[in-house]
Amino acid sequence: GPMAGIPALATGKRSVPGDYDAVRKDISSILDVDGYDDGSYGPVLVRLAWHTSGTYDKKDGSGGSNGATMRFGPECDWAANAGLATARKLLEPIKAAHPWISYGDLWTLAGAVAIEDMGGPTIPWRAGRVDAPDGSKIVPDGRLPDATQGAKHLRDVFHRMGFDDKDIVALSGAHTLGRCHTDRSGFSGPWTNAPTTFSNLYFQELVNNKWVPKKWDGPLQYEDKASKQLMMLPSDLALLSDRTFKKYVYQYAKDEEAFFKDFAVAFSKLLELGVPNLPPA
Ligand code: DDH
Repeated sequence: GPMAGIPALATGKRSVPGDYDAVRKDISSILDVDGYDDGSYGPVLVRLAWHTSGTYDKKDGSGGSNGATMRFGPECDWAANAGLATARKLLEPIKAAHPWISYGDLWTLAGAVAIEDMGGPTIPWRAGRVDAPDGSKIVPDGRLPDATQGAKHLRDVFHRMGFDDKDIVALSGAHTLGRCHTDRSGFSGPWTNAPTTFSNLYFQELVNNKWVPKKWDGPLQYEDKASKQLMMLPSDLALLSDRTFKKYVYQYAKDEEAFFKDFAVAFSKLLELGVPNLPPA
């Protein structure tokens, strides 16, 4: 795989239990690396935090980041989680240096730190996830969103987690980061020309380009007509096909501050779905 060398940790030493700042420092120290994608592990760490959390169902409280069950089969082998072993492996030296932190806390903290270090808003984050043993009951596959689908599917998936339409658009702005990999999802390319900087560029690209189907052997995705360097998934373009979604897309394209504010609240909520007994905010 495309795993570049794992850089040395900043602190490089064991911390006392509860020293989350030491963990944050070590996470920050491993983000930037030449030779992996666009030079940062940040985007794939954000995706790990999202996929460990996005299995939640508010109806019965199942799923979510508590338990960190993606360490085990079958969850680690779900098609939606292809490529996330890279992110999990990357965090192992940090787990070794700070063995008192749970995987659930580590994975979600890594996503929050990555967003902050890539220039995004402060993500309110609280500790408290407890790892579940292998063999624990897990949720069925299929709860994470399917990129080939449209607005109804987005609502089904995100309303199930307890999010509203505005949250759906705000959270989708995470696609300002990173890229698609043919050997992971089958899709290809980045959404923006600055995939290691957290910004509202995703929304600007959505509204400012003409998006046409990419001519290739792979699954249906769209490319910007002018440069053909940027991509959108069918599920991304669904945000323009629905009046309510579209209103927020245009708002966030114009107003980065509003996007940052709404994203921070929604992403923080995402990371805490289904986590019991969190300390007061
Ligand atoms: Fe996503 N995402 N995502 N995504 N996502 C992919 C990559 C990244 C969907 C599909 C894909 C969110 C929502 C959706 C990130 C964060 C978030 C890829 C490519 C696909 C496919 C994977 C690969 O090939 O490596 C779909 C569908 C949805 C949806 O319907 C809403 C959300 C809510 C987030 C979030 O973090 C809040 C990030 C970051 C990446 C880039 C990963 C990387 O390695 O780079």
